[in-house]
Amino acid sequence: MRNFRGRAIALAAIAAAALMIAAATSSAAELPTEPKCEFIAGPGSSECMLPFPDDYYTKLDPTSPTGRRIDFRELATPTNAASQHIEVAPYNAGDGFSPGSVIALKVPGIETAADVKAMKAVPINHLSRYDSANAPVVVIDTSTGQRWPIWVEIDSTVKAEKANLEIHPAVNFTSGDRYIVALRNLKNAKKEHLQAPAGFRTYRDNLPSSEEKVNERRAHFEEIFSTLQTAGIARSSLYLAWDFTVASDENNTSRELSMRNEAFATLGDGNLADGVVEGTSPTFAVTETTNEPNPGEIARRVKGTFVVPCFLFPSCAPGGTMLLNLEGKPIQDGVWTANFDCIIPVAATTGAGESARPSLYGHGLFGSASEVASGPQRSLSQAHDIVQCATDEIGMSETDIPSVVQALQNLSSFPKITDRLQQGLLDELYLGRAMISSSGFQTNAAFHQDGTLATPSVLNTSDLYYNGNSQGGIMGGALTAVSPDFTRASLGVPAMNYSVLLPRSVDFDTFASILYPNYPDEEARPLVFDMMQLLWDRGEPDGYAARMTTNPLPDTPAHQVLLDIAFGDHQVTDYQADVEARTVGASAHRPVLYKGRWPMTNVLWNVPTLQGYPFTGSAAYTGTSDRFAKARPDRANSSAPNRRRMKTCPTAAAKTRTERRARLPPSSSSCPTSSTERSRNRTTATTGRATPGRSPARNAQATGVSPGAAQAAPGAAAPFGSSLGRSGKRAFEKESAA
Ligand SMILES: [Ca+2]
Repeated sequence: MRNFRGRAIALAAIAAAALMIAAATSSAAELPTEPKCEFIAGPGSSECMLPFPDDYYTKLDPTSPTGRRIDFRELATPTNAASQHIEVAPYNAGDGFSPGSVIALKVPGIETAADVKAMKAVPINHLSRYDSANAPVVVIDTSTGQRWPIWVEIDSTVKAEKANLEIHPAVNFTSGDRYIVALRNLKNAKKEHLQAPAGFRTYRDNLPSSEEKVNERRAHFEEIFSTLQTAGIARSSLYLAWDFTVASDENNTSRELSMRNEAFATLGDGNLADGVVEGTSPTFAVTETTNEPNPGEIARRVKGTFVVPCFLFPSCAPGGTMLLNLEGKPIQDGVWTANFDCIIPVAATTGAGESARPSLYGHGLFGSASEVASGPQRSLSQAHDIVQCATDEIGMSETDIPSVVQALQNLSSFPKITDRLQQGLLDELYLGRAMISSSGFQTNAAFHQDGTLATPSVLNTSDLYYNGNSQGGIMGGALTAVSPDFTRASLGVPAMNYSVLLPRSVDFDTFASILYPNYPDEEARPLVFDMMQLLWDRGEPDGYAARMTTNPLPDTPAHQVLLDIAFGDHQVTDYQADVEARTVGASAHRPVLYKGRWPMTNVLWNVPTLQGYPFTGSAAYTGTSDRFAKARPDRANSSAPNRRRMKTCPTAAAKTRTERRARLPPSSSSCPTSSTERSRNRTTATTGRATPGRSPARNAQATGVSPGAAQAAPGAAAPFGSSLGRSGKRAFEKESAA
């Protein structure tokens, strides 16, 4: 509670300003301008930092790649239940807003889905309408003058009077570009034409003001009106218009790249784009070897540790955060001992040596490395002779749960999550290097065919691969973008932009039960998520997506990803998988779905159709297309059960009837069980069921196996740890009770 007195005075000033606004004057003279409260949408919004994002919360900075610098004021940020604001220093290092920003604002009179429909704004299921001549909500990229693909919805997770209007990018905004948001000719479900807010009319209608801080923005708004005019948007039609600048790729990726480059230079590899493994392996130790844990499938499970340069203080244990040098790069703080857990399939221990393809495995939500030994991974490894190794995805592993609980109570702690996620990516890169280095795992007896050095190593070290599911499919996208050692990744149940995934996921209940009571202003919710995303972008794929595939980051090879999307997923929403597919430049297998499977929705809109097989670029694939089943005689009988598994969720009543009839205990399937949960997926177009698992065949595609060569895998449909596991839930309950 530093500087309490100053804060109290400033708060009183804001309150006084708010009161003057509430006095219903249309004069601009009394608009509150400090501490960087946006006033164009006032009165009518209780949150200081709405609309968001907005360049009003930035300042000029000729030294930054975008020419701007985030300039949040602590007193402007939302408060938690203990009236604590969010510390702004971590944000103010940024040079712009998230490429996945959800544009959020309060529009009095637009409060329900019916209002949004009456507006005729572009809906989530018909994205092509973003370009319609009379679109009431338009986002223009000022570098091209063109409209950006978006969809518009209402925040349906809160009371109507608190609901923000949300404008989502259908493909990530371009880094470094400036965008203008314009709302015009707004009409709600009551057929009321909405009047522009007083603050904005000051600029639109050139109303006089005696306030310097109001007047100094006039030239800026004139430029916005002029750009909009060129784009065919009349000034007089405007309800509101403003602009924001998207952060540079450097802003989001340079910390990770700096850590990576420094860490690999320590090993003796100074060129990470050349595909040549130089220098030595990370130091590692095998601590536990189990022979034949799954007879006939897994010959050996090998656990151990490896040493990674640490970039967190006071250590890389949970709760550590970065210290930056004058160039804004993380400073090394000794080393950290990370864990690994590997499975060696029987297939690798018979026949010729050095046959198994090494693949990193990325585990599910707040899980751990041990998920590598789950059923689906075992059958994948055995069917395709793949050695899979995982390390805890620290930052979002089981060990981070206490930090997460702390951050949900006070978001000033959020860097403990996002900084550690970046260390976690480095851990995974180092593990991958140990898997393929000539002085790495292949020198250890545990990775030889019979467990002694008398027999050959099982590892074919010519290539490394990545395979992850759910959180591992999400985080794997960021990892892929910075990976020097694998260039092909299978991302199972992928998507990006955690801040959008969270409120759409049935898994978020546990987290929301802490976050929401601690940040009780429902109007601030989209803002809180948007702010979190600014930090998250450095540790999850949203900040890396544009550089994940054919346009690689500096000193990094190009990559290919297979986005293996689970149709109708209530944990990882398909809509954000589609955003990722568009942003990384994937092509899609078509038809995307069985005919009639999801009417009235253009799934994977604007993703180019895959032209023939075999296809070697990046691809998106949704789990209910029957093309592969038809193309594969070996799976001719498997399409029927697959269809059954994918069928629409039963109603609650029907489910209870079925369960009673079959004398089953009440189910805990991934189908939504209440109207609340149903409403979470904000479209009415589907209540499709989460895919319980993926076939090894589909996972195998990114590791270079043609679908036809893959074996069907009966019984491989176990969950992939997509949801928060039982132990994770227990840990959360324990932490939040403490
Ligand atoms: Ca190299």
